[in-house]
Amino acid sequence: MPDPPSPPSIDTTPPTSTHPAFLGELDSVSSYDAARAVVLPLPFERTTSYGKGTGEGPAALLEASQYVETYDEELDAEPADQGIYTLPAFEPTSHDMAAALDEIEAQARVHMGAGKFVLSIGGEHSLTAATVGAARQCFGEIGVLQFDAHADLRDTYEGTPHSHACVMRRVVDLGLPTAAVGIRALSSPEAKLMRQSNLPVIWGYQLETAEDRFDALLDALPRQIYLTFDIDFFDPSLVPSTGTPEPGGGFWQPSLRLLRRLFDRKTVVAMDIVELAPRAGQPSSDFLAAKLAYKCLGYALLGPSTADARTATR
Ligand SMILES: [Mn+2]
Repeated sequence: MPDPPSPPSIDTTPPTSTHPAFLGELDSVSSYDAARAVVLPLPFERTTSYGKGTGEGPAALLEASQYVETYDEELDAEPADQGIYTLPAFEPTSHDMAAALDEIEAQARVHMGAGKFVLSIGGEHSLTAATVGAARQCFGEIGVLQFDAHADLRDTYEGTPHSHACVMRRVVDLGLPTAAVGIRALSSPEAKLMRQSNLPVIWGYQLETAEDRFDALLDALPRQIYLTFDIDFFDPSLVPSTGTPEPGGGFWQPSLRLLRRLFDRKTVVAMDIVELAPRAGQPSSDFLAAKLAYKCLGYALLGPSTADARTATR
């Protein structure tokens, strides 16, 4: 592995004009040092192909999060009390795509290295190559679990290997084990690669039986997981606000059951939620993304096993 570039200084100045803090200004999120988790807004949009606007995703998610209840009835807890700190939005200065991804990687590595659970919010899916790279350097052996409508396994797309449509190929190139849930749009070469490499997958057409298939999928991955969640995994009837809304996607409660199972069985070291492209007058996608972020933070910080134990003693 090459020597990592020296990390940038930690910019923990409170977010001001660009976006509100995740869940609003809570006492428990006021201190970087005390927070167990950080939300890293990455309004990164360079290679989107169909619907544009994913650069506005982080601000829309954060705005919607102002209206998310901090009490989680499933966990019977206030996950926000664990400390969730919202970082300023980070935008790389490099025009060169590879250099820009290096900047994002260095930024994510600072916070992972500081022991935080880093939830990156995008932004286009290409940024995951950077945050996965950071997680690999900080945590060693990891697998990558992808919730997505698209395989994102193209070698190049529209002339660049750094496109959102290539991001999982770049992860596979890193030699990391991967698995995917919800895939329902891909090219013949991508399908061939998945077959030849035996990449574990629950296809979109198998989502109705995903809970029966999910354990076997997880068994194929190491203990430590980076979770990348492309919001277009969901059915467009739930989440129309994304660049390429593919029919036949996941629904809310069944998807949460999979996520809960994931956090119960594996150690999720970091995650992202990407490809929210907000549309005026359609706040439900933004709200779903915000709620998804908070559910995952709750699972990560409190653990579903904790909730089961609580439920059992109630
Ligand atoms: Mn994707």
